[in-house]
Amino acid sequence: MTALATHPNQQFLSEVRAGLSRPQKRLPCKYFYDQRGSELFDQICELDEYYPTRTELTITRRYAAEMAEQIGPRAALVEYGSGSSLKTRLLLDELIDPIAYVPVEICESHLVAAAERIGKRYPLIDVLPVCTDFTQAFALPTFPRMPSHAAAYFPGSTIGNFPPEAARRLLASIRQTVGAGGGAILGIDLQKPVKVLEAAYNDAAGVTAAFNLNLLERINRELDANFSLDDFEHRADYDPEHGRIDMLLVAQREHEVEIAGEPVRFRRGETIHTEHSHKYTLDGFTRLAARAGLTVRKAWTDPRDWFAVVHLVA
Ligand code: AVJ
Repeated sequence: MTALATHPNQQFLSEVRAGLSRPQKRLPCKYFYDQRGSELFDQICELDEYYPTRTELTITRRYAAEMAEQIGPRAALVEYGSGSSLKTRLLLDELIDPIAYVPVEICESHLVAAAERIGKRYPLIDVLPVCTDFTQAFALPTFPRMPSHAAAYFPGSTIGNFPPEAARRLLASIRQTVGAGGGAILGIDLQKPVKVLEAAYNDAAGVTAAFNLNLLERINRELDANFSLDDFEHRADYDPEHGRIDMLLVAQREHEVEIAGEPVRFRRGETIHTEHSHKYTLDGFTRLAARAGLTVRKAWTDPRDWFAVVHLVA
């Protein structure tokens, strides 16, 4: 047998190595969400400063029936990143004769848990989980009962973590997945005063800092590395040119770290970029969607216009 690159962490390791070999070091934000990272993210959602989750929830509570009407009867709801559960249930409760629920999620344990929760609560809906990386187009499962069309559901403004070209590709792949007659309901975070944005990513209790630093802890644990968390500080800045929050980890001194036997050097003050979080205008997002062949049919917002849920059609 040859030693193939099938180690479960091989993909993670090669992405970490590649990201830390660049002149501007970076780490992919999708790796935030291990067990601890998911717990910290849940805590972020409860923070006073972190407005997106609660704002989207308010919009969804208020307009779920309108969203369901836009989606139309006998749909298959295809959720990108399974089961944020509460928002999903609000929407499923209002859908008219929904045929199927398809959670799509790369983490198998999250996927199975979400599928079971929804299956129990909605015994008349066919629950058909798909375990895959949704940033690539994928085929819908075989439906035991044929829905009239598919509607993607992508809440949380996760689209904002993708730079414009990657976001356009993801929207185009959503369009391809739902096919002709399909649609999508998406959550997008909107532009607002910079001090509100920066506070949301620099909370006073330091939960976002712990969330950011947990990425280094995860690398230590899973990739046999020796980051010292005291050597890095969390920072989040608003970049007005790109209209986004950048999350960074800033090296506090010149030092060297070993990752799976190989050294990585840091200068004092050097940054690792860990996350982009784009804030849109409705016009800007409409143009982005158009470049992916999608039209914004309807947008629901909160009274301050801090967050929007949009209905897109192919
Ligand atoms: C869930 C990815 C949308 O970008 O606001 C929260 C993640 N990062 N605090 C965001 C996050 C820092 C969040 N998303």
